[in-house]
Amino acid sequence: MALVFVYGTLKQGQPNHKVLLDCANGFAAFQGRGRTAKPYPLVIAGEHSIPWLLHLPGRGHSVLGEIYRVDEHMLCFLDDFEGCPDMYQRTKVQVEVLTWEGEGFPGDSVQCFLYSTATYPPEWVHLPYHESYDSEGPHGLRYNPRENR
Ligand code: PCA
Repeated sequence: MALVFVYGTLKQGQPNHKVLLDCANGFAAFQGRGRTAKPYPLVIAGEHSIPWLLHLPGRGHSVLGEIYRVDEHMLCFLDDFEGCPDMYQRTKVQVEVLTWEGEGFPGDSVQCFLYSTATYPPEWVHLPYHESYDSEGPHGLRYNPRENR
């Protein structure tokens, strides 16, 4: 089992959350909410208005998201789904725990996998930085679901 921190379309209420609920992809259980211990730039970019956490720790915001416990099968599925390692890379980060529904006491922070990118066009650094992603947010950048591409 591993912990994954999701900040984008995989969150509850977001366009790709359903893949975490699909047992055919493996196992995932919501553990709680958190925020990255370090700040990162979270941008919405590209022709499909996809959220990307740029691998530039120290810039932007401490990003809000959800923590899931996943099995190896789901982790492999997510790597493939997120285009890892070409588009996103799966890295380990420290996440401050805000709420916890999982078993046991997690402590103030937990180490989680997260999908960020170090392989982005340099101009993305100049896009607005978000603290939290909502595909229907006031930014007006509507995510183009995969099935429409
Ligand atoms: N999916 C992953 C990375 C960005 C995205 O849209 C997530 O929700 O964390």
